[in-house]
Amino acid sequence: MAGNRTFTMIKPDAVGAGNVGAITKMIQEAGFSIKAMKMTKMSAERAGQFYEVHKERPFYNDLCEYMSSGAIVPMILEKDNAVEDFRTLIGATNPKEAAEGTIRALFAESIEANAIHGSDSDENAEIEGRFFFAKTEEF
Ligand code: YYY
Ligand code: MG
Repeated sequence: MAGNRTFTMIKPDAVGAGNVGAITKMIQEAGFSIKAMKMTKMSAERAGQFYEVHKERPFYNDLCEYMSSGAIVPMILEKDNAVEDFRTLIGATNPKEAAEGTIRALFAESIEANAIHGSDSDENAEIEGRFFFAKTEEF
């Protein structure tokens, strides 16, 4: 059975453009409850740890630099079938391929500066949530 929690992070492009409120509203209107949330930043080194799975990919260094270039808003979210439903809400990695009405179609600037992260499995949702929040910070 699919789990009921996922992890997301509003990325520096969307925070910098003033879209935290609009994106958070879309997330809540889609039925997700926010269980933890903060505004913070990552060093390039810490961004590298978060995206370690991509370390052999050609975009890795640019991605780490970009992800540490400004404020981010990580959140833990709850809903039935959270991981899959949230990936549907955010749309494809490349905003040019993201379905109409998805968060990335509406707010992403490029494949790199693509507004928002969504975990790809229940296991990674737990790992990524713990990367930013202590269990005691979660509702
Ligand atoms: O899970 P998702 O964020 O949709 O995509 P991933 O394939 O996990 O890649 C993580 C992150 O890397 C993506 O959100 C933007 C960046 N990226 C990139 O800059 N260029 C690519 N060709 C692929 C991904
Ligand atoms: Mg991914």
